[in-house]
Amino acid sequence: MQIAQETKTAVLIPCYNEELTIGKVVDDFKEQLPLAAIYVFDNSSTDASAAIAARHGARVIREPRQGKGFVIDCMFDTIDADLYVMVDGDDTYPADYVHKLLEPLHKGQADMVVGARLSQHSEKSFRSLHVFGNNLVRRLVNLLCGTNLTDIMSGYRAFTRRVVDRTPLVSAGFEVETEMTIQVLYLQMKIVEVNIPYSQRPPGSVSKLRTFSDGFRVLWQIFCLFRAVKPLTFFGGMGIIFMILGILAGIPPINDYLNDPKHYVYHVPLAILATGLMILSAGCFFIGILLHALNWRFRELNNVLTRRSSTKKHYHD
Ligand SMILES: Nc1nc2c(ncn2[C@@H]2O[C@H](COP(=O)(O)OP(=O)(O)OP(=O)(O)O)[C@@H](O)[C@H]2O)c(=O)[nH]1
Ligand SMILES: [Mg+2]
Repeated sequence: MQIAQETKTAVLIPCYNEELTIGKVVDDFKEQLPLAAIYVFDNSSTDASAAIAARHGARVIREPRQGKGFVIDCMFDTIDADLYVMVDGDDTYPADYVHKLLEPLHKGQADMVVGARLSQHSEKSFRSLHVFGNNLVRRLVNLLCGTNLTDIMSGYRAFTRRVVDRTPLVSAGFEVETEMTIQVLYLQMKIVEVNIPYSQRPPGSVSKLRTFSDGFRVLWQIFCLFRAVKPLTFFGGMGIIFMILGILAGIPPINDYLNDPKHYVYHVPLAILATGLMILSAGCFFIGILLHALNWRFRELNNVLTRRSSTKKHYHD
């Protein structure tokens, strides 16, 4: 399937105190995509970001809930287009690569194209802990989703209306990119990566990312999504751990039973512990199977409910 040529493209820019760069980002994308509508989503910036963005021709939308996740939720709720480009307002992503990002969407080869940074970034662009965090998140998501993606948290993406229509997002902050990636993969939509160079913020421009608290929120998000999208693996894994502990705790009492002529069990506390652990293990398996069945049913419902969504009429065979 290919997307029709007369597509409506929207450029979405989350922005919080980016007065040094927002004007240039708007100009660059206007130059690359003259027909696209450019929206800057401002979150009560205390500097002149909103005024500068408006002066450069962007439509400024204000979101009172503070956080990049809320802003993206607001974008998905309010902007109607066929193709969406999302890019940070800090001028770290190259606007001229936008065509490379849109190409797989135009050709119908992907639902989401991610500008993957890690292969070409300049040394100063990342603090070393961020590299560690990015690698950890990448490994976890690839393990969880069976993919081989290289950049999960890139702020430069292009995607179709289908992604906007179908992807639920509940993150408040920077964990939203991870959530978006996992949800898109869970809904069996296709992600393609395009390598992009990544530059550093200009002097005086301040990152909004807090290494530890935001890093923790991303990991927590992965944990919650793992539990939600792979309940059988999650609870089954816990069940296996409890079962192994139960068997280990049960060995001395069983030994007592087998070796004592009167079959007397001397390790009574261990016998009770082993029983408890085995019941716990069975409970975990039961919860896993139940949630897996529920997930399956929700997926079927989701599929049917979105079948006649607005998405379809924007494609032709
Ligand atoms: N509207 C809005 N935008 C935000 C908020 N927090 C961050 N942003 C924007 O989201 C984009 C990414 O934020 P950055 O601070 O650059 O985070 P990052 O790119 O992960 O981190 P760096 O690598 O340090 O740049 C920027 O355009 C910010 O202005 C927020 O609370 N509200
Ligand atoms: Mg940035």
